[in-house]
Amino acid sequence: MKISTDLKLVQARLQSAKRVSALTGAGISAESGIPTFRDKGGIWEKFDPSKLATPEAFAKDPKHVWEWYALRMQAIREAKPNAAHHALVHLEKRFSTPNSFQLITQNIDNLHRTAGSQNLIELHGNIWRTRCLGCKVIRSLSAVPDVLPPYCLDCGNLLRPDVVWFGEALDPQAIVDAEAACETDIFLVIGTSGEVWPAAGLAHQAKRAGAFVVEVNTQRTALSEIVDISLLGKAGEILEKIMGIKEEDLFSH
Ligand code: BV8
Ligand code: ZN
Repeated sequence: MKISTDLKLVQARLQSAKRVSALTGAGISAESGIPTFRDKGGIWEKFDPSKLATPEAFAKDPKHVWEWYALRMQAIREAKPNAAHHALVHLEKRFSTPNSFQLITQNIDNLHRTAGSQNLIELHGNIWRTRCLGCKVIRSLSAVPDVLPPYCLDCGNLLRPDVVWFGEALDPQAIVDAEAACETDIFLVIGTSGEVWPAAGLAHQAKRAGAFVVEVNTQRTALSEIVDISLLGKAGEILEKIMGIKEEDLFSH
């Protein structure tokens, strides 16, 4: 079966690799029950993030934007990291020498951190943080704010989710660190449609830098023609197989 030869090839590459980086998207959280952006039943079907995840939408109706984030926070609060998140924690432990492993995520759901990933770059921020429009203070949230939209206790200004909206620049340091992670032996691209930039550009950059680029996705994507290998299937199953981890060992790391 084709996948097994490709799988063996990726396993062999992992054996000889000194450095591994991984870029994840909403698809890695799908098996945790979090809707993706563009799949059927994805959050774009009911709400259009390109209209909601923007500074203009927030300026026009902060309450409505916060209600959308509150819905997602509810779903994320109940969600647990899945086999794919845990497989990446195992991978990080296997590549434990400094600068040998870097995880880059587009997701704001915090599930990589909950699973135990340490070397993590959150390109698009984190749904459990707020930022004050006035005094810029960043605070952590453990639940949906009681009042929507929430206001800053220090200066009384509006609080926004500490995430990157469409049309907003990513944190420059996050970009520097993510680009440094493209200098690697293997670049895994897991559960992303490769539609959102500059995140998608990292796969291209890794490829140009000579990395062996492996896509893990349930379907072909905008990145499929540039990757070296596309492993089609669910991220949890594929990563378990690549890593050769038995199901019972997955959640203990
Ligand atoms: C910027 C946080 C400039 C908020 C998000 C035209 C061409 C190129 C670029 C642009 C363009 N027009 C506009 C742009 C720029 C724009 C962009 O890329 N737009 C796209 C839509 C065309 N980018 C920006 O605006 C970025 N900023 O460019 O700034 C700038 C510079 C200087 C000064 C000022 C400005 C900011 C982009 C960040 C937007 N914020 N999220 C929030 O979440 O609420 S993006 C959002 O999409 C999420 O982060 C999400 O992760 C991300 C990408 O989506 P995916 O993760 O890939 O999810 P998707 O549903 O698409 O795909 C899921 C995949 O999983 C699928 O392939 C599916 O097959 C697979 N899958 C499903 N189940 C499984 C699975 N795979 C494996 N296993 C499974 N079980
Ligand atoms: Zn404030």
